[in-house]
Amino acid sequence: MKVDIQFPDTLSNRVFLTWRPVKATVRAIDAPAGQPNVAIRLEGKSNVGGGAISFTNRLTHAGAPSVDLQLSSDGTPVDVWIGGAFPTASKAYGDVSVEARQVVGGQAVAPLLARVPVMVRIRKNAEALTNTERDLFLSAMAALNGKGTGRFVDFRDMHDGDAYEQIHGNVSFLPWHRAYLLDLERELQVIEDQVALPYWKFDEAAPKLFQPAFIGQSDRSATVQFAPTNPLRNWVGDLNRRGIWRGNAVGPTTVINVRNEFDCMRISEGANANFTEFSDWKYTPTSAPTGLESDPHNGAHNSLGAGWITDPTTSQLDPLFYLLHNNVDRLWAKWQWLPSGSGGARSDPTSAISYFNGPPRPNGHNRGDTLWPWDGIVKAGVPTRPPTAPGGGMADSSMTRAPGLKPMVSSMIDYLGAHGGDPLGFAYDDVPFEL
Ligand SMILES: [Cu+2]
Repeated sequence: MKVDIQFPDTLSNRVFLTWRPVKATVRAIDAPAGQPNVAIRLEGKSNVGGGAISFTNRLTHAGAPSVDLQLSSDGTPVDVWIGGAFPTASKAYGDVSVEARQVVGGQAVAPLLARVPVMVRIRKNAEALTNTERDLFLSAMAALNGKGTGRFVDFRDMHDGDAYEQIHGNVSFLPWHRAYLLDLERELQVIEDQVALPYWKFDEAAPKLFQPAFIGQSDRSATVQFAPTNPLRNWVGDLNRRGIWRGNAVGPTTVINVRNEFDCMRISEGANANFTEFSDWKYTPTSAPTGLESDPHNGAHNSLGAGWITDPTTSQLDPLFYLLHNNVDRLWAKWQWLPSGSGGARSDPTSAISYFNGPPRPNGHNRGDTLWPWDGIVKAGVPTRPPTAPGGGMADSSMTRAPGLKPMVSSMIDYLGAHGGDPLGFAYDDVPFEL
């Protein structure tokens, strides 16, 4: 007898998990005749230092290291939920596997009936990456860039001056950038499927990140220097200027002057906490800039002192930008999880507090609006949209159907799929899935 385990995987035979369990199906193949059911146990088997997984019979954050199932001898599939076990992420593909064995007298017995290597693929602090993880990320970024002529051109064009009103200084700032990072991450995963976008935790020093072997170190002329082995040495942000223009104000020991994570969580807290106050300064009752976009987001951009990254129309040319924004997104994710879990109102796409809840905003900023440029809507059709829509639809994932080719603002809110929707297929190393 064998056991067949199928994940909701549509593009490849490789299985990537986050903290949010996905529904797999399990069935017996060639079960012994004469008995209606076979008892089996699914268990996670981790290599030393590898990821950890958990199992349940229904969607919950409270999974266990193993689950016992009764499989019908006729091969009828049984559902099981399998996810990464927070906070133990993988470092490489296959460092954790799903194993199936028959259960006899309460014990799992030989032989192995199925073994499926998987990866708990999680967005991590750049400081926590192994050198191998770091180098896979850098080579995927360099390949996407293609010395200035790769698919990166679309990402460059999506985040520019024409798009300013759609993406900055307005309520869709966080959802738009979440979609943008997800699209980029999925393109990186087409190149190297073990990659998850790392983040620059900018309220702490980042001694490993600001090195020639990682994101580079700027010299006195604000040109970024890379180690000879760093794939980013061939980066072309803008075809008029090779290399990377970035001020040298942040080095390996620098702690920049931005609102720290603890205080970010307090921007909008308590019974009256709401997304608008947390994210954005324009619609708060106070007149002073108070939201996340202002501080730490703007402060982190400006902390470099000079270069592309200090200007919102060119910041996307610098690979550091994506790690900076990933931390902004993580702060939103963490705020959504606090104080009562991802199942709380802050991550419910329909709740009054999870997004702006006032009078209609320009097209592209309302909950039910589709996001530019993935929706292809341009100025010719809607006056408040940009003149072009570079890049086409949202990239697919092999592990989830969400958010589809044309995501809405609201598609970005419940990224872990805690409110009935599909997850977006990413998670952070310090933000659990919780119902
Ligand atoms: Cu931006």
